[in-house]
Amino acid sequence: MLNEVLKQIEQRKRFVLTSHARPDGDAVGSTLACCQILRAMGKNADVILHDGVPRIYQPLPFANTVMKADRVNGSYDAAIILECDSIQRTRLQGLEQQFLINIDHHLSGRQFAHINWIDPKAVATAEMVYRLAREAGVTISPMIATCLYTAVLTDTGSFMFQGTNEHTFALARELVLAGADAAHCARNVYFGHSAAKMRLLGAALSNLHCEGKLAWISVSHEQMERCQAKDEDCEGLVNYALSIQDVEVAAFFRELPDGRFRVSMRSKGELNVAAVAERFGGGGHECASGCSVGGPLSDAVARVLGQLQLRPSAE
Ligand SMILES: [Mn+2]
Repeated sequence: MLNEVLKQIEQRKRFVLTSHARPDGDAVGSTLACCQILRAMGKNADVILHDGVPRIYQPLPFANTVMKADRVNGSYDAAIILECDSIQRTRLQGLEQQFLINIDHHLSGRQFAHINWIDPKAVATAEMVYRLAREAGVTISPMIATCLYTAVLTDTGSFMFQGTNEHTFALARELVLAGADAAHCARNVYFGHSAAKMRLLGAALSNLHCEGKLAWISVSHEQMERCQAKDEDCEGLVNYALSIQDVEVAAFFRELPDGRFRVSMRSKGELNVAAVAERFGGGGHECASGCSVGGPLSDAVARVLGQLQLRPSAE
């Protein structure tokens, strides 16, 4: 499939690249790296992300060239959608009429494009982009390596998640040899948060509830405003609840301006939280999923925890 992707790229000139809305490190890093690789191949390439680049990824090379938009304007010969299982999840209009190339590493990856290269064995979409560059004979510059390394770093949970193996470290080694500065990449990701996010974390942890293998935290819309927090500041807060010993499943409830709740769920592996999210019209992966449910908080907690087959303590 890699050869087919390369063949289709070689036949075309102008590309638009994108990934899923609310992009993570793999989405941003893979897209930015792929854009640079295409340019090294003599192609024209633009990156459009519905939500732009989150704060902690803004130091990545060429992050400042990413266009934040709701639709694809301009004429392109193909759209490359990375780390994303559908056109809908990009939240971009105007992709339907494009020639679509899908590059994804998720087990749940779907064949929605004209060309679909899905490899669940890859630890990150960035690994596939690296292979694409190698196959195309493109030299991995320090800037490309920085984008790819950051994607691998974040998608493996700093080389801690299931699936991290000798190949992951071999890839990381290649990227460091190509010029990625591991400490610098880590510093941007893990020491690049806003003060607002830390205040929001404090608010969320002040609402920590633990019951057996389940932990959950929440923030109200009022707390969001008081901390002057943005949507992206909620990213990853659920992991603090999951980090507790003996907790198997964690949930984060965030009140939206309309009174509904955005729920993020994380599992250490015992319970499939994607299945729970799907019951509320959401989705995700077995260990990381999200959905929204109606308020007030006590109802939202009771409904979600009921599906997690664990009862809430008295609210
Ligand atoms: Mn990924």
